[in-house]
Amino acid sequence: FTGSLDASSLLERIEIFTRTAHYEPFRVLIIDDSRAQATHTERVLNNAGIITRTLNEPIQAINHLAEFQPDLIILDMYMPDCMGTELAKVIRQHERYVSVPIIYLSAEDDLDKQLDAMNEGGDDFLTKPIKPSHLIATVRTRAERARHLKARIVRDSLTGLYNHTHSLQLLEDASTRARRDGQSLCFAMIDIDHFKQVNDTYGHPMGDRVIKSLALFLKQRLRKTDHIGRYGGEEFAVVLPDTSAADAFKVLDEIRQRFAEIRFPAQPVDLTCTFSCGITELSMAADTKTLTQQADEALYRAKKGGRNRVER
Ligand code: GH3
Ligand code: MG
Ligand code: MG
Ligand code: MG
Repeated sequence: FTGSLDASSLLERIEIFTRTAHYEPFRVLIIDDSRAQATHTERVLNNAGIITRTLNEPIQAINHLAEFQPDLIILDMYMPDCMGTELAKVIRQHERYVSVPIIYLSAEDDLDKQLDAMNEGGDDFLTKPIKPSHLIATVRTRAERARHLKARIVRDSLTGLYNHTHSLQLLEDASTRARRDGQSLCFAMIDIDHFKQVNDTYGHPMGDRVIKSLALFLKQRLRKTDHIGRYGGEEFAVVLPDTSAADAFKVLDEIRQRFAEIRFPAQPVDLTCTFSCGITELSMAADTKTLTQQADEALYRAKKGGRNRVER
């Protein structure tokens, strides 16, 4: 974007983004002690455009779940180290993986054993050998539904951004990773200036348009690896992994300037809005609570300092 902007073209793009968000390829974690079987399953799914990762040792599963973020798990029943059903139980004990579909894929054809397995946290049971088209259809429909459900749990319905709870979860995950890898990370809090006046003067629907526009603006301008959340009503939270405070300041200050140029068509005069932003950087000791407090303090300084500014 250059120069001043019309908000309606932005809103059009929100719709496109929301529609295309579903076209991210599905991700399937395959856990099977047999390399031959796993390779076959992988090939079938990959040919259908589905991304896979295979584990031959069930013991690694929890680490890979956190990192790979699968839409669905395909689980073997019989493995030397642990039964598939035991692993399913362990996975289900983690709050975050309660709703990830688990599909057993096994040569076991005893119905009672299959039903027992389903009772242990499985969602479906496919018997080997299975037709590729059957496997693909099962994976696609299950993964699709799981994605819709997950989106409802972690996303804010007005903007499609992550909600408050999930934003904090992502901050926690990202800072754990950054600390482990010795990388930098920044956390930013954004709050629209004098937003009450926007609602009072132009009405609540206009307020909503401003919130949606800023959400899309952040999505377009930040990196794909950054996490953007709606922290509260007109407040946003951004996690910027692998970013120094100087770089975070640069990108957010640029966004601040550009956002202030957007004209929202209105009578008698078009509306323009600004926001204030507070940034904090991960230090070795900082936990999530300290990070949010520090960002909040920086935001407060930005407001006190006259608004429409970024502080760190
Ligand atoms: P400041 O510059 O100090 O941030 O002033 P402000 O008016 O933005 O501050 P305050 O936090 O007091 O007001 C936020 C307002 O945002 C109050 C609330 O009515 C409005 N708001 C919160 N959520 C929504 C929403 O989803 N839609 C709309 N239209 N307004 C909202
Ligand atoms: Mg096996
Ligand atoms: Mg506020
Ligand atoms: Mg405000």
